[in-house]
Amino acid sequence: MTITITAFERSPDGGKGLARDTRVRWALEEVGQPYEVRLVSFRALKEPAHLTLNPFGKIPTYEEGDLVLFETGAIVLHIADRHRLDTLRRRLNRRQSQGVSVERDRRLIALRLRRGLRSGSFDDGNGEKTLKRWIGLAGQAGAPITATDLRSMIILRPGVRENVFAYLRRADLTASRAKVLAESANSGWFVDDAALVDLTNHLTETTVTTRSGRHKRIGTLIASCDPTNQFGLYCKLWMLSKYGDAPSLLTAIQSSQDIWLPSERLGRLVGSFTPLFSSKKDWQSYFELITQSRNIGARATYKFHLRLRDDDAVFKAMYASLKNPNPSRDTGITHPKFLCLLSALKNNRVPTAQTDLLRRKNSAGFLTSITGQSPSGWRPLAVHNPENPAFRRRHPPATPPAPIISFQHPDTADSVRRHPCAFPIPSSMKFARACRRLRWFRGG
Ligand SMILES: N[C@@H](CCC(=O)N[C@@H](CS)C(=O)NCC(=O)O)C(=O)O
Repeated sequence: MTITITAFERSPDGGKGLARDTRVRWALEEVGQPYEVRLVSFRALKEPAHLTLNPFGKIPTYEEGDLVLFETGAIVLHIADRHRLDTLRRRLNRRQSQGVSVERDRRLIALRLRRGLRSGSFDDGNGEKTLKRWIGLAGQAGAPITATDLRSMIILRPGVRENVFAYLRRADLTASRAKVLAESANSGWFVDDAALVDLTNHLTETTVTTRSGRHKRIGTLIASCDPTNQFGLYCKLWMLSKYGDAPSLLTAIQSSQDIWLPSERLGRLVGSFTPLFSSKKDWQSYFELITQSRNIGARATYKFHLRLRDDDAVFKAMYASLKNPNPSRDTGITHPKFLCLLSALKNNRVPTAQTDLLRRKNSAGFLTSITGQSPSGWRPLAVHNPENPAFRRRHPPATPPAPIISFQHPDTADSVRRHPCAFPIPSSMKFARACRRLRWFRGG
């Protein structure tokens, strides 16, 4: 919308900039906002047309669509307010691209967001739109939002939920954030199934680098899904496919057959879990379940995964879409794509250079999905992903870009940190093999 301001047609100071329109021009120039100037004569100042804009018959005035302002103070404040976010975003982009610290911006964004939520300034007018932009900026700058604010936004402001989830997706899903999500889902305020589906989709794509305390909370969430309806079952299976193990996923699939068997869509979901069953026993049960089912969706996705694993033509057809990580996700990878990659990487009919490239390009996503246990009982506890901005903040550029993996022994509760990579970031499979070879699990 064009901005028009008024100024003297003939300035008494001879154009030295003493008239008050200078302040407004200056503010507009500062924020880089184009504007038009309407020159007004002294006589026109006192005529009704101008008096409707400024009842005192003075310059400057400010018009932007329906909005009319007078008094330079009010105008300048409005400009600052309206363009603060744009200016901040531009500055943030610039600083981040130059590798300059954004600590000051981070603090400013956190403060504005906190104050705005407390004072209710996002409650009316365009407030929600502005809030969305602040949350986006907070995500970009890595500005902290308190657990209380996150919870209240998820619960009380359905309009910004998606933005809050996107904010959470950008950083580690720590135990306290998992707690916020679990509490929100069980708050009784999630009245629509779509909210839980949103939350589930977000959770399956969240960067997961901290495991301590996480399972307990996510376990609560999974348990709260009602598998007797399609939405609840979708949420339960999808979360289990990310956070559960193969036997618990299989049990959930087996015990909910009467819900998913009649639904082609849910069948597709069940079929997409094909690459997750690798032990002989689980695989046999899963194989029988799918092949004996009359669900077209389950059988089609199941066959697709087998062909992606065994057939070079299908691999070739999928190669381009699997190769490039999705830059809008911070994990760089969606959960369905992760499942496809698991199948594609097992294809040994295709050149190893291609599977290596897939692995390399999607390494950030793979690191977030490492699970498993060593023969001697050590489990990966946390994988600190070097691609993650939070990791980069803690480990300045001089630190070699390699993941740090913490392990914990379930019986002794001993934990140990390892900085394993003398070679490129490993895939989940390569990682497990490398761990066995180097005996990291022993903690020695
Ligand atoms: N408080 C007003 C003062 C505006 C004002 O005094 N404008 C002067 C020009 S600097 C003006 O329009 N004078 C013409 C007149 O009074 O007839 C503001 O800051 O906008």
